Amino acid sequence: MKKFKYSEVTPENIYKKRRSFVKSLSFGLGSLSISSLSLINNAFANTEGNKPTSFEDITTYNNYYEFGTGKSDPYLKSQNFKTKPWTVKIEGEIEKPLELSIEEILSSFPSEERILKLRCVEGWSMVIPWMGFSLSKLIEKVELKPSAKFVEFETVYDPEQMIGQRRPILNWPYIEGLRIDEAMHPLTTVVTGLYQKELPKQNGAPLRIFIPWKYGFKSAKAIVKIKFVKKMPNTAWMNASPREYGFYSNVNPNVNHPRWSQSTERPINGDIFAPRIKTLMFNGYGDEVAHLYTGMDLKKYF
Ligand SMILES: Nc1nc2c(c(=O)[nH]1)N[C@H]1C(S)=C(S)[C@@H](COP(=O)(O)O)O[C@H]1N2
Ligand SMILES: [Mo]
Repeated sequence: MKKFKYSEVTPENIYKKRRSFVKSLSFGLGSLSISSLSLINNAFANTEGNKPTSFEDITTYNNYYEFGTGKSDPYLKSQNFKTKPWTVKIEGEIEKPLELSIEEILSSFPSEERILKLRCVEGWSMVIPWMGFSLSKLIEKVELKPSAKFVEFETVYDPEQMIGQRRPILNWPYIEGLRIDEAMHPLTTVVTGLYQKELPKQNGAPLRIFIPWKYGFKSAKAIVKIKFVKKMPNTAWMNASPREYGFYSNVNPNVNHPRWSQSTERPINGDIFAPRIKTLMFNGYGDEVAHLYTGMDLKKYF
């Protein structure tokens, strides 16, 4: 098997040596508390293989149905998508409803590098050096009312620009959601970039959410609204097929998709002959997140 070298997977030799790579990681974590610092480091250690997927694979093999259902459609068809100006509405069960421009978000909440694994419900995975910050930082600013039990993320609706939205592939706009304690977990990341660059359009520019212990579809792209609500949101995928896609969608090798097994996954690493690896409970982040589900039957709440 081919030996991995950081210099091979980086677009511009950002990581010349593993040492400087590790340094930039700990530098990026400077704004976190001690407890969340060890949390992110543990999460990183848990990622199987923990080798970042190449910039090329991360940006050319995507799911983003607003631009088509093929894996290369997002890369091919999103390049003219306008991400400026961009505002995000934050509303619902909060004391301080807000509308923030992307510039205000970027300057108020410093991004740091977080190397986290994405496990798609279809059975492939990537390790992605995201740039971003904990959603909890933003939630602290808007002051939740006790009635806020869930949060809903809404992707922009713009069929002029998003050709996939001209057909009813999903019930547009794309909606996803989390329980409040999941949203407050420090691993729930507002993503602003990857590989220390601006977020590419195909990966959800200018802003997307990323929840590393859940199947990839929970991580909605191109978000224009974050709404705090009393009841569990009805998400785009639950609408499309409630039998196949539950609200929680925690990565779980013991609960199969009705049409295929979830026990293994194919790391996207440029080697089509690479063996599949075992899928880990909560995508390997169980130490950090299992407590959120104590006492819950995860077969029932899939
Ligand atoms: N708005 C929107 N967000 C989306 C999707 C989508 O189709 N539309 N696809 C999801 C799925 S299925 C996955 S696996 C991830 C893929 O993220 P990536 O392309 O950055 O790897 O985005 C998720 N977010
Ligand atoms: Mo996915």
